[in-house]
Amino acid sequence: MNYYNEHIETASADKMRALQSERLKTAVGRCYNNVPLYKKKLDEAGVKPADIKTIDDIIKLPFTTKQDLRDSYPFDMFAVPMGDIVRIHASSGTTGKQTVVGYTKNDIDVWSEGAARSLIAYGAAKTDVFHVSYGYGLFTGGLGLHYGSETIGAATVPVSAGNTERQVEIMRDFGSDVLCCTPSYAMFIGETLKKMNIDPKSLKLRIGIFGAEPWTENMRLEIEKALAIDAYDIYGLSEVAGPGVSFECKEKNGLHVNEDFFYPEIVDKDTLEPVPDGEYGELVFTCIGKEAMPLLRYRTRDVSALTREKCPCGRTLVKMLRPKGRTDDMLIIRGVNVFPSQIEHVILSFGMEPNYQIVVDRENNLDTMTVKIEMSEKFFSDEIKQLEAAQKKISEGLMSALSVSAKVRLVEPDSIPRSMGKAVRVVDSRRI
Ligand code: DLL
Repeated sequence: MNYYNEHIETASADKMRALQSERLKTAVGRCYNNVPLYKKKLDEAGVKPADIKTIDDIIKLPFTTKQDLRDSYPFDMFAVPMGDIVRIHASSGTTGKQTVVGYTKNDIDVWSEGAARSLIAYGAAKTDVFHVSYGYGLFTGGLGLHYGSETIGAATVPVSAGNTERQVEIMRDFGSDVLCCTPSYAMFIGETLKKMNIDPKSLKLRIGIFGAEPWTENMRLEIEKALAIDAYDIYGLSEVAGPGVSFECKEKNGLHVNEDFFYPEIVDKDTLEPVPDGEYGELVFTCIGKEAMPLLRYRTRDVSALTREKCPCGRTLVKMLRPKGRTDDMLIIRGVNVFPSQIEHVILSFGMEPNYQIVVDRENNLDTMTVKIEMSEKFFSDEIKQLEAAQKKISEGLMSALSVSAKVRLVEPDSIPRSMGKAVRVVDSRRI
């Protein structure tokens, strides 16, 4: 089977636009009539639901921000009565109050279908055993992949994160075919296999489904080697739907957006004006297929670009390029914009393993950046002189790729904390 929902995934542009237009009208009406914040925002913008006739009218709508969600804590954004809500998730809220998201039964079905389309695109099947190591709980990773996997009829193992050696034993004993977790946890599982002296090829594992944080093409190659699998990217965010908002196909060249449910736009983060296809900007989503919390033009803060080039997989769903990072994760080092993912790209291109930490500080009013990278065994036996030469080479590599100077420090193996969920790559002491 190539598609989960061929009819939608290969729909003509006209058909997709007609569906999106209908759904947008419904979503705007639902927001205006049931959510006081939206009534106020639309009234202030001078827009009535009747002004929205086609999907092109979306640009008339005001944006929604994370702050709007925080101000509505916990349930003021819900557009349906509590009796219709069947699930509540919340985002971690590391930088402020949590944001809460409600789902109706139909919303769960929409989300599950988004995830199911993704799994089929990766080549998974109902005969597979799915090992879900994303965290379960208020985080959407675990339950999102869980429902997607059950929707395609696969045997789902809800392991959640933690106790990595036991995870490996379960994968081996259950003959798991598919692994779902963050890319950083996948790397850690790879390291654990090595420590346990298990040849990844001796496992049945075939496919990896990794997301929830930015990761690079080099990281993909590392993971594919460490686990002897085919690794795919999956994107999502709790406010819109968990994993399955967009997914890669066999081309591994951009993520198809489930645009019949989640309509994407790219805007300039400062002017908020739409930017042309192919150009990077801030990703914005309108939930046109949801009932409980149909957000209008939600600013994700993720940096991506859209492309409508024909995809050899046959899907006509618009593609978003792999997110580079978030506007709020972008480091500004002496005026130069740098995403941690760009640093990762450089480090891995020097054959280093993806265990690194970026430490930013300020000395005498000047930003400093130190990239700590774990040495692999091969470096460990080297002389100081050779280590210094390697540090210098990587530092020069960073300078030429990013135009910013960074000190590189090779540190002992296993000295940088591993993550079972989203990795913390940056320690920015300037903010303290
Ligand atoms: O991370 C949902 C998810 C779970 C996606 C499992 C994929 C797999 P949140 O915790 O709300 O939801 O975090 C959402 O994580 O705005 C991005 O900044 C980042 N993110 C998610 N997927 C990717 C990805 C889940 N594939 C935030 N690449 C988003 C890059 C990603 N960043």
